[in-house]
Amino acid sequence: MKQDLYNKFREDKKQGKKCFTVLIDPDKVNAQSLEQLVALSVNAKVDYFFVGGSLVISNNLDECIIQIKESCNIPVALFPGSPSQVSKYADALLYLSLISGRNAELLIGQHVVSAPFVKKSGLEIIPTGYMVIDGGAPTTVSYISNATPIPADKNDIAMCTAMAGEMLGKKLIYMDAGSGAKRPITEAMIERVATHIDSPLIIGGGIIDPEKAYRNCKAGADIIVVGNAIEKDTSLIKELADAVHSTPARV
Ligand code: 1GP
Repeated sequence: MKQDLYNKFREDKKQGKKCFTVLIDPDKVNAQSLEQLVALSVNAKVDYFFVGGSLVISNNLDECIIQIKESCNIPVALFPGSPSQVSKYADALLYLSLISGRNAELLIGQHVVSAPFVKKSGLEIIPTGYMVIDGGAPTTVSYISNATPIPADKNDIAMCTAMAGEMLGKKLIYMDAGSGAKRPITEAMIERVATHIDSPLIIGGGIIDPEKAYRNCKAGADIIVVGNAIEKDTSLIKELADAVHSTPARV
């Protein structure tokens, strides 16, 4: 059954519940590894799966999502790197607009081209302001997007970008240092952004340990996304989920 994800994000934020998301790149899993990943995620009480990647080379997006949906109730949102990454089997689509860049194609161009087909998918479409933050090394997302990331220490630029995105109607703000970033987004930047927006704030890129996930949540992140580190060591799923869920609600 499809789940209403945006309302779930809002409700969790209202109650101060921090959520943990496992990012699955369909290129990096097969049926067997996915089965194990899902079992570990259910056991760890993972809140969401995001599925997608900057490049999806293989053609198994549908199969990957069908397998997840058949084996658990964890909601699945598409995190597409390109308009071709749409699958009607997911619960929702993070409809990303790269608001930190000045590449018109990724702000609106690709959306125009794919609009009829995205609408026809019947997915819950969640307008998402996507912000790439410099993670200390060129990542796939920064290369593919051909857009300069926000410098890691320019907290005010990040804050103003997120505020503008929200006022333009983006319902989620996703700040990403890029998959495998050397330096994840600083808590100072997360805090600056979080205190100036009402929308749920998603943070990802280069998070490799539970302590950092916890500190990000304390700084104001609502949803923590980890992909790369889990691909290397699946035992991190439980540690990361526990750290995120142990964050006290902000007063
Ligand atoms: C990348 O935010 C995600 O778009 C997750 O990054 O793979 O480094 O965890 P990692």
